[in-house]
Amino acid sequence: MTTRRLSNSTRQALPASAAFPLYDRGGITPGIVHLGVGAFHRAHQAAYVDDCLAAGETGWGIVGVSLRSADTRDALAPQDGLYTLAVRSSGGENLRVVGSILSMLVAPQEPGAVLAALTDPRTRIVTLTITEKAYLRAASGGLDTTHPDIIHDLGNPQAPRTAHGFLTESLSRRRAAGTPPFTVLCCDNLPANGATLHRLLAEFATLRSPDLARHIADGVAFPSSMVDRIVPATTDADRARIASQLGVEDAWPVMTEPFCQWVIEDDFPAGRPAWEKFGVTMVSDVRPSEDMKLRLLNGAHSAIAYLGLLSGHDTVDRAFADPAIRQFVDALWVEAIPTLPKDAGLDTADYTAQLTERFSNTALAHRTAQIANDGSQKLPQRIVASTVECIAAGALPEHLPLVVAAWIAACAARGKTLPERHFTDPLDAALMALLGRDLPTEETVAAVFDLAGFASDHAERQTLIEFVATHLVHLRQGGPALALAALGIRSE
Ligand code: CS2
Repeated sequence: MTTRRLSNSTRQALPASAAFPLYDRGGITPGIVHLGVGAFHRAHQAAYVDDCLAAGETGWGIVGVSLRSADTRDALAPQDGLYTLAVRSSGGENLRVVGSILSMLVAPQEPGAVLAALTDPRTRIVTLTITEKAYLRAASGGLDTTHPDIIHDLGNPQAPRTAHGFLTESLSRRRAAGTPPFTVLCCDNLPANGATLHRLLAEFATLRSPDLARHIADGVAFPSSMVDRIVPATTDADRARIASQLGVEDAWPVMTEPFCQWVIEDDFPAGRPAWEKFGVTMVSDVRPSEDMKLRLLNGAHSAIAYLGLLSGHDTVDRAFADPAIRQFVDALWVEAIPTLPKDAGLDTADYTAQLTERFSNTALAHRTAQIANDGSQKLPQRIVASTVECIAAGALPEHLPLVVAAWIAACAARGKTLPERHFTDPLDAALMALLGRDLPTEETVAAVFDLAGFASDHAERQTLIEFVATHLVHLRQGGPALALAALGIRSE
């Protein structure tokens, strides 16, 4: 028997327990183009926009763009862009069907249509969740001008592949047509994400024309934002469960937790939805909340992922229930908290108490391997920055550097105690070649730092390398148990 698909027309079939957009979707016009329409976007920004649309702000529908794969479009197009958001906790699961994504485009198949959507005068905001690695930064932090996709996009402005190419070309076309620029709202876990993208885009545009670079540098707003919601990858078991609850099939429901946070710098010359009415915090400077999130949530997440993987834990909740890992995370927070701004009113005690509850959510089954991906792109802002600042302030951070060592050890464990492609990293080819050489531990660590650009230009680099190397020796000799025991943390 074929089950019917979730769509505008099967709305009547949904059980009363599932929330459904009550607004007229036909009356919504597009106002936002989102680049990177993956599960995170659908659990976060699209849900906030859904609330705005339901409240009558009808000009802010979303055109979702995938920069690489057609999977999301193929799953959602037959569903009129509708999908289920399953909010899971030990208390149960709440289902909500989200209607804010009006249409979807797959950039490699139709770059012209993506440029047309970006150039449409109704598009006033472009949001991005393209993951850390898609910003194409070199180890030095600047734009990786040797990347094949950057080279391609400079030579083919009409059919770009990268976010850089799409944004620059559409901003150039809007300018030529006399259409005001859209606001670029970065929603990736990068420090000063708006400013970082602004800088990279200006660098890219310089390679096209100094005039365009000036326009982007001076005439386009790039507010920074901090986004937060844990979104484990959807499994087939999730699909089957949601279908049986809804009575219709949803090819790609999104799993998430009850917690949701968005803090945005309020700089939208082309207008914006009244997000503050729907739980978004509008601020003049996002940096304090962003540092707190990157260093306490994401830093702990990476610690749990790598130590968890090395200890045989598949999910965050199981790793976090391991008393030794739990103690380690508490100690990591003690080291990282003093690096956060003191006068910004951050309540770190409340924040870490909430994190403790969130990481313990057994209903999420958030896989450690999912978080382990792309460590070379994540650790600089999650772990390295706070460690360097601790050392510079005269403290001796013993715990933070273990996360870097655990990342190196987990990378090396792939194909041995972990499945070969259990997680991946854009630097894998060079990283694995390096880890395959039989170098002394400190030399290995220094070479990894060079490759990934960790702490380059920082006087603290050598001290940090020595800390990491000491931990790596312990991990290699006796696994996480020995490395943690050396810190006075013993498994019970
Ligand atoms: C996680 C994040 O996969 C990861 O690296 O640390 O995706 C994390 O779940 C989100 O940032 C939470 O907002």
